[in-house]
Amino acid sequence: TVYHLPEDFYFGGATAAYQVEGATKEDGKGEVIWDKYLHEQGTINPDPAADFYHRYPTDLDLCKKFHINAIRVSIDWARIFPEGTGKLEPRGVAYYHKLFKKCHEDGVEPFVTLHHFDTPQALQDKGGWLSEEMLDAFVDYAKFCFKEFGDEVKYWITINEPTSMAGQQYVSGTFPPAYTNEFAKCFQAEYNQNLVHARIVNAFKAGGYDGKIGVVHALQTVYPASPSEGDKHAAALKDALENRFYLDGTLAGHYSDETLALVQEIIEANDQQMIEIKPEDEEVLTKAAKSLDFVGVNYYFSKFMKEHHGENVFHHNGGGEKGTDVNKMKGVGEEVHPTDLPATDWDWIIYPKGMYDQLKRVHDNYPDVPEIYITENGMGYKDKFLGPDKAIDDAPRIQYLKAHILEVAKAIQDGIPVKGYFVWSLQDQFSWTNGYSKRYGLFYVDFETQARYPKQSAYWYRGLADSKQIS
Ligand code: BGP
Repeated sequence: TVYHLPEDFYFGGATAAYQVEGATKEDGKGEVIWDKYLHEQGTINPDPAADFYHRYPTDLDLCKKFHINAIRVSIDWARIFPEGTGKLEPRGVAYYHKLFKKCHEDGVEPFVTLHHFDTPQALQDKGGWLSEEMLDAFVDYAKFCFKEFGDEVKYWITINEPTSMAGQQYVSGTFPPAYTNEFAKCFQAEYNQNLVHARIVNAFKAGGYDGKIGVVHALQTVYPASPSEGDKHAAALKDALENRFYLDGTLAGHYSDETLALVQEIIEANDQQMIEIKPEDEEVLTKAAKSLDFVGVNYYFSKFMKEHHGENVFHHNGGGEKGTDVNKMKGVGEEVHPTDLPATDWDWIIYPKGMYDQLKRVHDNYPDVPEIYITENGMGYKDKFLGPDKAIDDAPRIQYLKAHILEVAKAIQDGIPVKGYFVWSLQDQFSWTNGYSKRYGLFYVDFETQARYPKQSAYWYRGLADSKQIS
């Protein structure tokens, strides 16, 4: 069967400020949580990343040449307010004006995220997502951006993947400030993120801006590893932790009793105290959910859960040593790898059907959300440079993208309102916990010279954008 993607579909490429810009100390930019953390670890340097701060015109020209008509970028909060709040840095503001101008000159629609993992250090010092000061400052910064860039930006995203952030900051410890097994704090951070997202959506709507606003969630589709009751329950717990708490908070504006019971079970199994759900907060959530314009779905892999009654055991496969990833979560379950499913070198299980199932679930359970975008999907791969005149052969990536976009096309045919798709990533970039060897780009970046080379996948993607047909 040949599936058709809509005429007005966005074929995008995704980036995030800290992963591409480099220039972490330039033009008055303030410190973000990654600067100190990475410096102390001493293994990966976020500078110059893909040097997007200086080379954005090159990358946008590539978008144009390859018929990529949308780009996800994020604003680095600390470029604008180096301390998170207070003093404004005009050079940072000027940079984003230049960037958006170039996007429009090239016919590339910018989808702009306000927070993509890069909390200003000054606000982390005050408690990060757990502090009222940070939440208030985030609302102020968002309002500033709407006012300042409102004529140039039509698609706003409040927060990128709150779930990965809270989980990695408080449970697995793979994101700064790297706490482990703090489940109650993790859910408190998630609760606060949902709430501040809603406050920002409400402020945007009250401001009467011309444009759309949404949130981006990392949605791993979770399945039980076997039909046993224990495994099914482990899958429900994992889904509550990684997906449902956020979906309820941002898309329904109300936490269902079932979701809260699962959350409470996880927190109490870890001998911690359940968080407080305040009725007055739910009013704010509901108002925002009702006027939300879209949800962004980042889908990379699915998870298969087995019941687990022991302690927490984590091993993060950040180096691409296949088969080394371990994730056994106390009070939740164990992630297992079904032997018949392929995985990337970083142990991310490749399961395209999970894309369809997740889209269907979002649409069925939260039917009021008017639009869905796939804001990230892609494959980490150890691409090999073949010389300046040869397109890099990334056949496995093409296969991955094709299989996933096919599921998106099926979803659209079934009436699910997916309006665009963004490949993670546009060009090779800095990966938070994996450095530079985990490449995702349509364009290969030689990090020594910063030269760009199109991969085979870039040509394939251009063909798809032109034909809008997939089979
Ligand atoms: C998402 C993030 C991106 C990006 C991507 C790939 O979670 O929004 O910023 O990094 O995943 O992840 P990784 O770099 O860990 O492979």
